[in-house]
Amino acid sequence: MDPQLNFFQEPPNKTNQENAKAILGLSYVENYISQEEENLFWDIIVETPWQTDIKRWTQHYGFQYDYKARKIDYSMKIGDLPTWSLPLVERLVQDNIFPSLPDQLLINNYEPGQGIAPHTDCEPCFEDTIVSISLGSPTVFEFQKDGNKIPFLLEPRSLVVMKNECRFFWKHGIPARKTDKFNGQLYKRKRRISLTFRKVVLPT
Ligand SMILES: O=C(O)CCC(=O)C(=O)O
Repeated sequence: MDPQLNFFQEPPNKTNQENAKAILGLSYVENYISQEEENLFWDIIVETPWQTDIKRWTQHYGFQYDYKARKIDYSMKIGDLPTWSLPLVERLVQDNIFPSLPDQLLINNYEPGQGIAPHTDCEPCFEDTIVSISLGSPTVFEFQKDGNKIPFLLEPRSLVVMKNECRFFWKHGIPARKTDKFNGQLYKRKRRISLTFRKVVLPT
């Protein structure tokens, strides 16, 4: 290619693994769950009733989360994690991703054009480790801190772990749009469902 033409092209994004090195406490694993698990979880989740009180639909297990109050106490306990998720949460502990079994699962449903505002997860409500597993459409996550914005491609079946600086000091969010561009490639969004596992800190 004519090197002068190259001047007009956007610089390529870094890969997820390169970006993960730039944010302390961020790690990413491709294909953490199998295709069979993705299909199984998807089929069960889409048939389960959704909470529709915020723009994107959600399902809450373990503890209900109050988005406005940003607090959790024992009165918000709503039961156990669903049985279909138990082999997965045990694997998260065996693989040293969680130090002990997570007790909250939040399922988010994103239709094309929907996102989640940049945020850090409630600091006093949850322990250090936050894990998100993606089903369905690839989507670009954005990490932000001090004017720095780092895009990160969340692929189906992948796992992203946010601990440490990533969990407490970097915001993460998903821009509300229908198409993502990452490393020069366009990704037309389809339906995405994410499983966010956390361990609740109860007030003493
Ligand atoms: O959809 C995701 O992967 C992340 C969800 C999230 O950040 C949240 O529910 O707080």
